[in-house]
Amino acid sequence: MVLDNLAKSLRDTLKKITRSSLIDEKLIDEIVREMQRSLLMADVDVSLTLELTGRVERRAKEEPVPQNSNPRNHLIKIIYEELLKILGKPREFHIKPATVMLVGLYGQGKTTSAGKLAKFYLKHGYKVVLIAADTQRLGAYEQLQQVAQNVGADFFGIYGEKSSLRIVKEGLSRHKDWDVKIIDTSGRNAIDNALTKEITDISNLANPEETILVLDASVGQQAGKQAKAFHDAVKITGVLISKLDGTAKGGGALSAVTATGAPILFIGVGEHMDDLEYFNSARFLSRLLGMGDFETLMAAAKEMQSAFDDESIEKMTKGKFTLKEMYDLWDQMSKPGLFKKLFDSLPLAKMQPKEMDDSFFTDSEDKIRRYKIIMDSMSYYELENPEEIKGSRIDRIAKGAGVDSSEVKGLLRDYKRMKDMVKNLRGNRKILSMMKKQMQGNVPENLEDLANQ
Ligand SMILES: Nc1nc2c(ncn2[C@@H]2O[C@H](COP(=O)(O)OP(=O)(O)O)[C@@H](O)[C@H]2O)c(=O)[nH]1
Ligand SMILES: [Mg+2]
Repeated sequence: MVLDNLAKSLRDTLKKITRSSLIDEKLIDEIVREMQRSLLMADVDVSLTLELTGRVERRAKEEPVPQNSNPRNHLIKIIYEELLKILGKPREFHIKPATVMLVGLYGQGKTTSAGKLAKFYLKHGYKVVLIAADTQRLGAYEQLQQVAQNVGADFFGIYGEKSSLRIVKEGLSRHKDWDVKIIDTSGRNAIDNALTKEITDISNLANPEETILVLDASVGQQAGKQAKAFHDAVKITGVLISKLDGTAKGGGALSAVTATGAPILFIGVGEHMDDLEYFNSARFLSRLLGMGDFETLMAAAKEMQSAFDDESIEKMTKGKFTLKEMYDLWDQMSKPGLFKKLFDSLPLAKMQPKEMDDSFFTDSEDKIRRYKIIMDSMSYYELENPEEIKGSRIDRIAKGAGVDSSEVKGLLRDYKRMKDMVKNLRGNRKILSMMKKQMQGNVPENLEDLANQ
């Protein structure tokens, strides 16, 4: 995954939020500091970072939490929205017949990207020709020819020809019937007059629908300066950020380009011809933040909400707590994994003793399943009056459930323990109100819903 470190640290920050029992100023300050660290490490410009986190802090502290949300979700929503701002609004790229010109400095990934784009168009059933207009670099002709062969596109070049303009003129006139013509142009070490003149001349001649600037993500914030300079020289319609795989500086490149107002159209995420992706800022951010994980968490919260709705809590804490109540509670909680998810995301997690590791939860789930089988062979009277279950009743139940009587005894022991716990809970209104608070507020289906709340 691209921007691994940034992704990990932002996810940790979100996790911290979802696991906090209280969203207070102290937590917000902590979150803001964490975000600053993560963004700076990903090479995002200092003032951009401070602006962003300043907005997060202000909004988190000042904005009232909407009725249909809760402080936790509201904070996550603010973070999501502010991060999205620095990734910019995507420009939708339409796949249709076009002349596409690629520009950029040496080694940025123009030729490779030309092949990737060709493959993109080919997949849509278009007839594609790659035109080799790089007359500067040694071996540029062969490289593009090779790339074209790789992806199955047609190739045009004039070996040894020094005038890129002549190549383009010839190439376009010979391929009038091709849907897509992709022009791979020369780079330079820096934007100079020669490069500016060369690409302006080609642009005037070819009149391309798309002029795409290819920028290597590893140049980081410098990408912004390059984007601006190229835009001044020849009107670019969008940017392709290459090599976003394996560079920690990607955050700098993405945010700096966005800051210039140039839309990012594609990202290159590897050396292979398939390693090209449309850039959609919302989708990119969701993936970065682990929207999948987030959805899981939200789904778990929803399930918890029903397992711990007011009625269940009332039932649990008021009146008699019999085996029947325990059965109902376990019935709701016996969905696979729910136990663990529940403990992970509840504020109670902080009180979670060390021995409650993963095996505790899987063991618990397994145990609940077995206990439910045992309870299924109890009579209604026994479920309501567990203290009456003794002697021959135990043997009868064990036989009915196909278990050893020691397991029935174990169940009764656990029931007594749980009953005591519930008794304690009754006396501890603080935990109870914390649990209730935790369960209140709408749980959104996913991040986008959350953002729309
Ligand atoms: N890892 C990775 N390497 C890339 C990507 N795009 C291009 N490259 C590599 O970058 C180097 C320069 O690419 P090239 O297309 O020749 O750059 P050009 O001089 O702008 O035409 C080559 O070794 C490519 O394989 C990418 O998205 N990811
Ligand atoms: Mg090249």
